Amino acid sequence: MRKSFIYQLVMLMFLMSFFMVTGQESLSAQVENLIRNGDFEDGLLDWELRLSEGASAEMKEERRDSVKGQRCVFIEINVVAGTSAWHLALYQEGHQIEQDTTYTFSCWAKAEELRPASIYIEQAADPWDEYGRTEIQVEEEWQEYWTTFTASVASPVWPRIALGMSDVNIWVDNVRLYEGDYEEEEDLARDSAVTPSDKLPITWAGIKEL
Ligand SMILES: [Ca+2]
Repeated sequence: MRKSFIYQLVMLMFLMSFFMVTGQESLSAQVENLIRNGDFEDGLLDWELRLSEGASAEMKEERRDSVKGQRCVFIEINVVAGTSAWHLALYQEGHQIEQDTTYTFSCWAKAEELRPASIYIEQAADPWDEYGRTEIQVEEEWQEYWTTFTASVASPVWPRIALGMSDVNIWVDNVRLYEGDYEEEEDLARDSAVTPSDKLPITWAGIKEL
């Protein structure tokens, strides 16, 4: 009985240290995301929706679906009256790019049906140049889209996901802007399926059956 308890205790300590080590490894592999609230876990905080030329749409916090964490943004589009993709765009203020620096801008998205969108970084000052503009086709299942570019000037910028030209509703999650080439975020599926606080009780229950 006592021997069995000690065995269980050693196994528990081993498994706890295993999860601590793997957790640290996945953290150190993460890039520094310059986007604030990129995973929408703080709801709509820091996000803006540009509506021009009569476009009408609404950002809504979606609590039942997410790529990372528990929440994402749902953009319900009522009217697309503009003639350019940027007439309706999800974007964020307060960003800066540095000259001769390579950046990657990425997001996860899915739509009610296949629809076009554009992802890019726009200078928030004259001459309003765009960086890394990429036309994407957003599919019905969550998928990551990204663009990599090297900035030719230092400038304030708006990271943009342009949604004009189509009234198909869309979900967006885990938006990232970081220095360097594209880096896959390897533990996303694990994060969305099992939260860290779920692991220990499951592990303990498994040990108790030994
Ligand atoms: Ca999220």
